[in-house]
Parts: sequence; C-alpha cells; structure tokens
Amino acid sequence: MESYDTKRPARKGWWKSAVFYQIYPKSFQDSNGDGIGDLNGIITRLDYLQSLGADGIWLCPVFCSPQADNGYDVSDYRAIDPMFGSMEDMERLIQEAGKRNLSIILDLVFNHTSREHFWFQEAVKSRDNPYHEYYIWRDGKEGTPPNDCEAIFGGSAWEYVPSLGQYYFHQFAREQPDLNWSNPAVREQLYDIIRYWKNKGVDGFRLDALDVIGKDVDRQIIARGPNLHRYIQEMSSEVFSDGTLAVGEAWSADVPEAREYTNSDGSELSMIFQFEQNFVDQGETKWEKKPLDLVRLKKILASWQTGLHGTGWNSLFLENHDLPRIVSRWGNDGPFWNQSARMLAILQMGMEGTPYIFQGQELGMTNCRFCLEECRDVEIHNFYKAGLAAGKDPAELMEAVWFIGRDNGRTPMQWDASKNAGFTEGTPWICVNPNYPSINAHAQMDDPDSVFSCYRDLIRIRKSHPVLLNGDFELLEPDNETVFAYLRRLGDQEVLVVCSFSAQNEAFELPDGFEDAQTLISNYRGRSQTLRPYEAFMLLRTGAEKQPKKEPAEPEIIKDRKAD
Ligand code: TEU
Ligand code: CA
Repeated sequence: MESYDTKRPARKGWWKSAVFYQIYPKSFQDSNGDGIGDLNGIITRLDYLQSLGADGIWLCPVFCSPQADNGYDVSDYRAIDPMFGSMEDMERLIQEAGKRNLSIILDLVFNHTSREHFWFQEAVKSRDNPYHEYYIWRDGKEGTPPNDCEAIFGGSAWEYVPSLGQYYFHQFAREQPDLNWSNPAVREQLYDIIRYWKNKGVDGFRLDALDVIGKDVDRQIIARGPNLHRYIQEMSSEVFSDGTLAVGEAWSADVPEAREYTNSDGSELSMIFQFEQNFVDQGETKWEKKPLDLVRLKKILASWQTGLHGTGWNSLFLENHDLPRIVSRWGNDGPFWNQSARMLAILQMGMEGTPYIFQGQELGMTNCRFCLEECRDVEIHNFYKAGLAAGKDPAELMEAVWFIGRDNGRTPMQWDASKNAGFTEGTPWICVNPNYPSINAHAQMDDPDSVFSCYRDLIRIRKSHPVLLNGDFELLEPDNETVFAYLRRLGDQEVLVVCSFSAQNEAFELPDGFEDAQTLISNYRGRSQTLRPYEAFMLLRTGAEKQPKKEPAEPEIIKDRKAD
C-alpha cells in the first residue's frame, strides 16, 4: 500500500498559498465517446491545469452513484462509478497529478447517502436491522409526516416507507436519505472512508453540506444544529490533524461562526465555503432575481476579509457547480464579456484566502438558455413542476432557471472550436453552450489579453507577492455604487485593487501615493483619466510609509518630549 505521509505536502497550512481548480467530472473531458466526462479524460488535461498554474484539483464526486443528483447521491464511497472509470484510473490520476505537483481534493457527501447504498438497503429491511439506526426515522402514518420540514429540492423532507410504518428524513432529494450522525458507528464508518482515501494519496476533502450534519429534526433545526461543532471537532482530531485539507460547505455560516469553523488552532477545518455574498442579487428564494447591489456586496466581502484576517481563513470563489456563471451574473456577457470576466478575476484573486476556480471560469464561460427538456438538474425539474402546480407562468419559471439554475455551470468544458467543443466524440449528456466556437481554451491560451491569460498571470502574481497572500484588507469608498476598490497591506508593500462594475466610464481618483505605482495587472492597455467599462487593475507600491496614526498619541514620544 502506498503511504500518504510521504506524498502529502508536508508543510502545515500548505493550502493557504495554493490555488485550486474545481472539476465537475461529468462535464470536463470525455475519453471514450459515451458523452460523459471521465477520469481518463481528466488525465489528458492535467498539463492544461499545470499551465494555468493550479496547485490542486477539487474533484466533484466520482463514487458509485445512481446519479439522482449527479453523484451527490453516493452508493459506495470506496468505489469509482464505472461511468467515470475504474479504481486503477483513479490511482493513475492521483499519481499523474502528483507528478505535476497537483494535489487531489475529493468531494465527500456525508450528510446523506443514496437510497441504493448498502447501509440504506439494509436499513429498510427491518427496524432491528443493525443498519436501521444509520438513518433518521420517525414513526408515522402515511400522509401525515412527523413535521413540516421541507427538502431543499422541494416537497416534504420526510419520505414514508410503508413496510416499516416509518418516515426517513431527507434534507435534499428523496433519493438522498440523511445519515444519522448521532450514531457513533456512522461517524466511525465515515472517518474510515477518509482514511481509505488518504492512504491512496489524496491530500484533502471538500465536505458537502457540512453545516447540516448536526441537525435536530424534531425541533426543525437543520443548519447549525446543536451537535455540529462537536462532530466536526471529533472528525478533525480523528482524520484531519496531519495537515489534510478539509473544506466544509456551509451555506449558513456567518463571520463569527466561520471563526469557529476555521480557527487557527486547527481543531476544526482548514476553511469553509460560505455563501453570504451569493444572496446579494436574490429575493426571498434563490429563484427571484434582484439587481446586484454592489455596495452590499462590498460590505459583505469586506466583512469576511477583515473578520477572518489573522483569526481564521477564507476560501475565495465566485462560481461552483451549483451556481451560474459569474460573467453572466455580475459581469456582462455581451459587449464587455472579456473585460468584465477579467475584472471579476482580478477582484477574486486580489483578496486574502484560498482561491477556487471552477472549470471554464478561467475562460469566461457564460450561462446557457436551455429549454426545459434540455435541463438535467433535479432541482430545476422539481422547481418547475412545483411552479406549474402553483399556477405560475411557465415563461417566468424559465427566466428564473436561466438566471440561477445549476445547469448553467454544468455545460461541457469548451476546449476548442471542433465538434462538441472538443469535449466528446459522442453525444454530450448535457448540451454544449453554442458559443463554444468563440469561447474556448484553444483560442485563449496564447492570447495575452484573454481571460485565461489573466487567471494564469494572477496566479503567478499572487505567488510572488506575499502582500496578496497575507496582507491585511481595507475597503475603499464603501459607498461608491459602481467601483469596488480595496487595499492590501503588508510591511512596506501596498497593493491597490480597483474593479469597475459599470458598462460606462466612471470617475475614480487614485489614493495618494499610487500615481507612479507599478501595474501588476490590468484588463486594458494603458491608463485613462476615467475608468473605462469594467476596467480593473492592481497597482503595487513599495516603501509605503505607515499610515500616520491619528490616535492614541504614542506614550513614549510624549515621555521623550517631557525629558527634553
Ligand atoms: O449543496 C448543498 C446545498 O445546500 C445546495 O444544494 C444548495 O442549497 C443548492 O445548490 C441551491 O440551489 C451540495 C452540493 O454542492 C450540491 O451539488 C448537491 O446537490 C447537494 O449538496 C446535495 O448533496
Ligand atoms: Ca466517458
């Protein structure tokens, strides 16, 4: 057996200076013409990730799964779904990635399993089956669920099993029964799965829906439940204390709680994915679109930057497989597609934290307007069905899907202008975005003004400027409604990041001392009097004098003066 200790990046906190690339395997690269991305496909693209400058890959689930939720319904955590390849392919991927200094982060779905998991298959056999208590059951009569907890993907969170006279709890789709974390045997099983993958040379884990594992279903407390941090601390001391990266998905986290999750004594996690900024352009539900409130977005991101500086650690992301494409959402996928995609890159990569780039984000891939039949996501179909049943206008439902539906981020990776964007020789499982002949990796890799080059340059710049990794953060002009500007400061180095969210020219005055500063990166050539549409840049000045402290007056100086 291969030992993970020798392979794992030895340095504690190695992930603080790393940049991760998220792969949604189904849509990344197909190698055998079945229209579905796979592990061998990923192996053929490792050089691409290396040329971008990534240090690691977050691989969305590739475990055995009936795919009710694209692999987030796992039926065997220790086996690779044949659709993606074999265990040998996985071992080869880990090895080939290692040769290119790319670490592998696996995505563990531990809040729930698939109904087809052996544990659940056993659990439904009888109330005294040893696996029954692996899930959350409540007695009841058909048609009257124990309470009105709702599932995230629509409908009641309770599903009746007539043969048992019991309901099981599912926070997500009914195909995803929740594990009973209060059962120590369940927790031990899960830690063992982590040990299994560490032994194969995996360097870290993304823990899916982690903020709901400590739930109390009877009191209807789901996220941030009473046992949440106790379970995380136990898991951490069992399997993460050796420097393994652990990033928890936590939709419910706020800054104070994130300090607990990511505190620097290492008793919990390396970092979390938090989503406070994700709500700035949404109404009551995610499906309700509101204009982007930039002032609020700045306030939120600034509070995370200053709130975790020195006490915890941030992750930085603008996209993932559950979110729409950022250039379509907060940028401009029309005339200013290139500039706005690069502006968003500069915004993200200038902050403190560990950046995650979602596949295709580095190309400025855009949202895609599918008709309902072309949509693949269980959440979209459930939403549409429920909307129709409630008498909503189908056209409005589709507008919502186009704005925020998860399939926007799941279209195949756009490699080149050949058939199916070079993703597959066969029929892709989900349609390719028709803009692939112009937006693709091949067209961008050698173009210094491309979105790809911008991400590649930013990764290089971060690595050679400690101020970008560890400097403190100050938001400038908090009330400016179109420009997001901030300072990063470390020792005598100061970086100014300026990002315009406007499709017009905007006035912006450089802060003192930056007139002759060095340009680290910019999405336009040269500088102009005003900010051009979606203009963004990073300026560096060295030898910056410490800001004169206004108060309190320094006691020693006063003493000296008196002595004089
Ligand atoms: O997401 C957890 C989660 O809360 C999301 O489902 C989120 O609420 C939703 O995407 C909003 O539209 C994770 C995974 O990232 C997601 O892909 C899975 O579907 C989900 O868990 C269930 O495993
Ligand atoms: Ca395939």
